[in-house]
Amino acid sequence: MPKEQARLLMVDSDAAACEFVNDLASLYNYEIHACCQAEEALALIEKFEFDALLIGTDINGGGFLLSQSIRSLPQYEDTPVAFITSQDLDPLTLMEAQFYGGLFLHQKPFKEVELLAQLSTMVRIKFLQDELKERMRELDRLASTDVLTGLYNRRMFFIRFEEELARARRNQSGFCLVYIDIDHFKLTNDTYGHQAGDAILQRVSIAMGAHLRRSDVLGRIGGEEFAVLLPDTLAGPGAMIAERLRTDVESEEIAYDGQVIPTTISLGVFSVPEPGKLTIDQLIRQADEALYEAKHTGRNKIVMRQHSESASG
Ligand code: GH3
Ligand code: MG
Ligand code: MG
Repeated sequence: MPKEQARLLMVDSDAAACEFVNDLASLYNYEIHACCQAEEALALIEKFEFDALLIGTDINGGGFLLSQSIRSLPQYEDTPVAFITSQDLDPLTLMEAQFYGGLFLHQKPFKEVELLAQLSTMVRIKFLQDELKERMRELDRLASTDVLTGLYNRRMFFIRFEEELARARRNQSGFCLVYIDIDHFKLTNDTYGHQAGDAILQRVSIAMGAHLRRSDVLGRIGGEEFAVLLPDTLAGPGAMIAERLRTDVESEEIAYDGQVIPTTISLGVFSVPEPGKLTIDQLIRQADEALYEAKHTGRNKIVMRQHSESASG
């Protein structure tokens, strides 16, 4: 969403220069904060989010270094900077200004029109950058989310899984991988229609997500197949959580078009006390085999498997 008013920071040891820029910028509807010292500037940076910076090269401690330290903060790494100098412009200073992130080097005495053009260019660049970042975030979200359920999609689930596996290896911690599949879902679709099936997928996702922790990773990895990674969770708690997912779904009264549609899930849980050298493929195979067993020994149940170092893959 475009911002209405740009916020500028002016730092210059010359109070009269600060006042001049302050008056000019305010006249042109910028919100401007001016100060004379690097320390004050850093305090303001903490308090506000600025869209562009105007920094005097001769402030205490040096304007270039102040720019460098501000731009080392993640939220300021792309913020446009204009340096203000009272010295003669020479190629070396110009290069130095560019090296320290300066888009412009403005020589005093101020030239109003030039300064205004520079301010407007910096703000335009900043706003375009913000918009681009926002779109990138949205694209990221779309690329990682399942449209129907809002859960992580298959791609993102496995990205997160790899991250968690690496973390578990580093910390030598245990986790559980749970594979979940809705029972007789083809029959449900055939009986109540595909839209009813979609509504069930949504409700089952909400029911399962409701009681998981923020650190748990839940994704829709296939048509009516889900997976949950429970970090820092051993077999006992893992079985309890899986059992609760099963009962939560079973007891959820899912109605579509006035009809209650009984829905259950089967779950295969693979508990890993310590990942060691286990690969993702081996982990998936174990969880999948446990789920297969749950399917073939009655459905609407959980089957546990536990990794032991002596067991192969
Ligand atoms: P089981 O208990 O053995 O898992 O049986 P099942 O019928 O659930 O398994 P099967 O693999 O035979 O059928 C899965 C069904 O899931 C078939 C497919 O049409 C349905 N399905 C997959 N994705 C979607 C979806 O996005 N929406 C709807 N409505 N149905 C879907
Ligand atoms: Mg299936
Ligand atoms: Mg199924």
